[in-house]
Amino acid sequence: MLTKEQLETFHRDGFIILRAFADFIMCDAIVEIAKIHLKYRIEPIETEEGYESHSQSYRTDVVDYRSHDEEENQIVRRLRQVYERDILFRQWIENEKIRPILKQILDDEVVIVTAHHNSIMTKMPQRSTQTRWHQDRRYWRYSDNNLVSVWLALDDEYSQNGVLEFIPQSHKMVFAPEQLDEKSYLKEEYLPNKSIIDKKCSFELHKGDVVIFHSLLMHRANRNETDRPKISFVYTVKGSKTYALENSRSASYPEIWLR
Ligand SMILES: O=C(O)CCC(=O)C(=O)O
Repeated sequence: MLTKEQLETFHRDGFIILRAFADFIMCDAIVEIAKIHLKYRIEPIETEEGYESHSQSYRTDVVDYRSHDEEENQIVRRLRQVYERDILFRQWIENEKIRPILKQILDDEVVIVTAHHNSIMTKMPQRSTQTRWHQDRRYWRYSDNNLVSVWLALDDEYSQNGVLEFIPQSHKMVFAPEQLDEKSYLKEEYLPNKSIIDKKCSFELHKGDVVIFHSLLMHRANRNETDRPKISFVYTVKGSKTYALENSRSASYPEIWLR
């Protein structure tokens, strides 16, 4: 369980880091399996080019995540739908150690959302791209904002290989349309955004560290400038009272109630 102070920190800043939370042997095993799926490009995958080129409406509405129309030599950015891919992935998502913490944060029963962030995220050496400032929730269609993502570092993550950066408290900010570009990324060159971006922070992560962050928290990441792939695991959960809006992509994938 989180202490009262930790819970307050999460609600104030929109994220919390749980150091050395996951078992190292499990982290290594997840990486080994992920590498096989990456090597054989087991669908559904998203490529770097797909990530960059797809429009906001595609990313909001797509329900077929396969990358079949994209070139074979493109770089994989993420393995999607990991809940169904391997029992080990599923075990991490369903592990009971984190459940009371998620329940505390959501103040509700915990439900896994497989429509979003059900992924092994990669940053491949040199050929990956940066991720600009964004809120994950912008493409998700739910009755309210009670969704958080659980990021697991499977190895060291730091600025040069693209560790997540956050703008603390941005999950409570209201952004005007002119602060965002056509894909709802925060405009970096727009003067009123500069003081917001100046508040950014990031923390080096190590194998087994977990970051839980709010679905409205602004975050970004560098490209990977090192010569080693960075591989991480991310999944999203919501409170049971939060429901996906009918006929949306959010409603098109199974949800798993963690009782
Ligand atoms: O690893 C990254 O580049 C950031 C991933 C991310 O923020 C996202 O996909 O929402």
